[in-house]
Amino acid sequence: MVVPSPTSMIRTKKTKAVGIPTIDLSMERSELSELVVKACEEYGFFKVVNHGIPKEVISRLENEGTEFFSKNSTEKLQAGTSTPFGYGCKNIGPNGDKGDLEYLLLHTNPNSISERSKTIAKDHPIKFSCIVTDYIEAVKELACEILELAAEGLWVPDKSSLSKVIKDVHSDSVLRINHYPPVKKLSKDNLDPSKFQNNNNTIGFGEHSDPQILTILRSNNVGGLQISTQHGLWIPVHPDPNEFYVMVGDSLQVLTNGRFVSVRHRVLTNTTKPRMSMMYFAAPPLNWWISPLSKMVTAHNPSLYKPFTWAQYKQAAYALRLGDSRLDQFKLQ
Ligand code: GA4
Repeated sequence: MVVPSPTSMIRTKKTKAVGIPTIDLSMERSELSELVVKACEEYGFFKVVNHGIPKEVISRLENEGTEFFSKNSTEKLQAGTSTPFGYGCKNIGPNGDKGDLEYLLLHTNPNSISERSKTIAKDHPIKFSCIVTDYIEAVKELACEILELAAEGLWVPDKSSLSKVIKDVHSDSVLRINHYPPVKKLSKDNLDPSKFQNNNNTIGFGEHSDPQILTILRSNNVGGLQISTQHGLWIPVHPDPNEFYVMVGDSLQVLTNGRFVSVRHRVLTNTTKPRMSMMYFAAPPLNWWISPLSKMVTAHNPSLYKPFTWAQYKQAAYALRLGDSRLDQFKLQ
């Protein structure tokens, strides 16, 4: 059963209750796979509980994030700029997108992590790289489990068809830690009213969908994330530091021939408390072709997308603005 959590229940104008699905991974497998498919079709977004990831794996990475972001900006900039990996502040991507946040962007390749650790955590690089690696291993396993459940629920003959894409040693997956310092309501330093949404909050990270296959997100206890329904209604996501949220990315939308939807989401800043979130973006190797699984294509349901490699899709994503609908260029009809 998809259980809408009471805290995430909101009502639309027509007073229809909208709830973000919560999926309990300790449930029976056949039931679980149906729930995963339903949530990916309806929202492209759900919460997982009983995920089995030890609390310490999460808290150690959170502590490293807190320690890093509390440094002064000269020290943080020594981590290297975020083009493409390192520390970034306010700038998102190469085309002028801005947000009220700072972040660390890391490639999940072990060599890349150990190199970056030397500049991010100069006084304890080995400890930092072990903490990051443990977290990545844990969330990658969770992502694979969800992709296997999805494949089962879609009756794809090889249940590893989706998970093997991200398990490959050359996977181009990325880890991101975002830190959103609180932004006060209009003050003399913050005089631009156009920056504010809902009267109170500035945009921490603008509306977009993730280009990858699946995103596994965890945040501290501070809210701000909102997801858009397929009808364009924004739903606030209740923060839950002990659980994970799962997002369908554009590539999984293509692999399922549009049956799953990549979720558009954004983050608004808090006026008093800092938000910290960590996202694992599960991606294929650069040279992998992405096209609908054969099970998802029939005479009545022809392929909706031209095949493309992950490198081609990334290139398209980086050539556009954050909020652009980049899948449009690859649509067949
Ligand atoms: C969105 C998902 C990930 O955070 C990210 C982002 C990337 C970046 O911040 O460099 C992008 C954005 C994300 C999509 C479009 C392009 C690329 C910024 C941007 C304007 C790391 C990713 O892979 O795509």
